[in-house]
Amino acid sequence: MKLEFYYTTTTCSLASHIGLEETGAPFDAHFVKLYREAEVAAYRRVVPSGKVPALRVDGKVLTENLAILAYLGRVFPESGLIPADPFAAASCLSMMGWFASSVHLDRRQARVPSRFTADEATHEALALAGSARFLADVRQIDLMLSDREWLIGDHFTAADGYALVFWAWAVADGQPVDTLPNYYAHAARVMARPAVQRALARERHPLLDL
Ligand SMILES: N[C@@H](CCC(=O)N[C@@H](CS)C(=O)NCC(=O)O)C(=O)O
Repeated sequence: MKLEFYYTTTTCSLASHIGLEETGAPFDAHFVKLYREAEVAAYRRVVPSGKVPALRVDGKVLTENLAILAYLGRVFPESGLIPADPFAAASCLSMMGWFASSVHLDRRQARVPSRFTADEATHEALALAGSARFLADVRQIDLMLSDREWLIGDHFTAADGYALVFWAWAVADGQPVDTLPNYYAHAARVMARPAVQRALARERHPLLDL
């Protein structure tokens, strides 16, 4: 099986990048410079949405963190990315569905309000509202972690790697992360994993400089 992975550093593709490294499977990694128009045009010929992450499996393209991680969990069950127990597996997908559909979009609204409306007069208010909602999201993740080490069950799953994306964004945005002790400890646990270190090192991720 030939695996080709497309990512951009500091973006949400870190979730799938961590998942891939956790499988231990060999893969080719391609850094897509989303800020270079010509590069994105070439990338769109491979991945029509032009978004990261994308995983090519024997030439066939899969997009969306949730789908990529669900796929990897199924093909590499020993990775534990998706729990074997059906209810725990569904809880893991549920958590990642919330990440993709709400937490990610709240942060996008905070950072790129122009994606929501062209009306510049509303951008500042939209950004402020998005930032407040993103803070509420990371507070909710912190609360979830108040009585457990991992988001689902007793072991690392794909959801834990995905959560590191939002931790990194909260840090980068200057959100009051010192008020999130459980999330802080979780991020440290996730980052202590050799697979996560490999993904962060390949990305030259700023979390490594903290
Ligand atoms: N729901 C998608 C989101 C993918 C996405 O929006 N990726 C961003 C980076 S965080 C991207 O490629 N942005 C470039 C663009 O929108 O053109 C997922 O979870 O994979």
